[in-house]
Amino acid sequence: MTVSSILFEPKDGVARITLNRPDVLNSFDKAMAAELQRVLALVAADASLRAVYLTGAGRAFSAGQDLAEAVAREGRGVVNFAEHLRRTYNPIVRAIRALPKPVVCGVNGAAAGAGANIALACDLVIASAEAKFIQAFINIGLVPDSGGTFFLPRLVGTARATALMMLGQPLGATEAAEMGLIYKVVPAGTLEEGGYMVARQLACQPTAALGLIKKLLNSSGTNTLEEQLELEAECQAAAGKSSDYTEGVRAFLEKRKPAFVGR
Ligand code: T3D
Repeated sequence: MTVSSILFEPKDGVARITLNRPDVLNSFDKAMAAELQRVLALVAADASLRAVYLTGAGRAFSAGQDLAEAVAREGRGVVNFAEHLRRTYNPIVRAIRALPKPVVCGVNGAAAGAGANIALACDLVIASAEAKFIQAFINIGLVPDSGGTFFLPRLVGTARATALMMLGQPLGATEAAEMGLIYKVVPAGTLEEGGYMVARQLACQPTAALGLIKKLLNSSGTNTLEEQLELEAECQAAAGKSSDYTEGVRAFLEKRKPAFVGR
């Protein structure tokens, strides 16, 4: 029987994606990276899927690059790191950021290297209390990739980002939440209620507006105030044309719960 390294379970408007190589802490080999790219493309193309829940099987979220595969690559004389990143992690990070739907990351255990930074690329990061985040790259003589040098300073400031990247030490989930690296921590064993249920909730919200919020946030770190005000005007014009806006206002005036359809 072939067990896929990515489990893809669409249900109730949520695409549950599970990194599934638990024996090696869901570290990424080439096949798993390609499979994750494929399922993210499936989610993008399916309007019935209105939120993503990304998590890991077993006791870790992901230990980043599969180092055994990396060594095997070197053995074959294939050591083009740049090309490897361009083909594996970069398209994953781009797909998560460009997806016009919310991506909730349920960090169930260790998130190291590219695994940590793929988590940080998600919209809401919710971690189990036993999770830890490790910018492990420096421990093996590499630099952070998968968007880490972009997201980390924006999330926690340059001083803390520098320490995390240069020292390569594990950061516990509680401390990660306290410093604003992630959205929140939930008690060990409750990620299903605290993480997956947030994705369920988002799948019932106005999807077009959520996608536009994401577009605005993607630009806010680099735009000027003038550019951002103009982008807000454009995005509000688009949100105002959605049937979910019509429904939201009608439901408010009729004093009932809105039934958003995601358009
Ligand atoms: O092209 C390129 O190569 C560049 C791309 C770079 C992107 C990157 O992500 S670089 C960073 C790579 N990741 C790491 O350096 C992290 C390595 N792992 C760890 O530091 C630790 O495993 C953890 C801190 C994540 C967890 O520690 P612990 O003590 O809970 O577990 P463990 O005993 O170390 O690991 C359990 C098993 O998973 C073990 O296998 P075994 O002994 O049971 O057969 C271990 O070898 C395996 N494993 C863990 N991480 C990886 C891995 N196998 C392959 N690759 C891994 N990254």
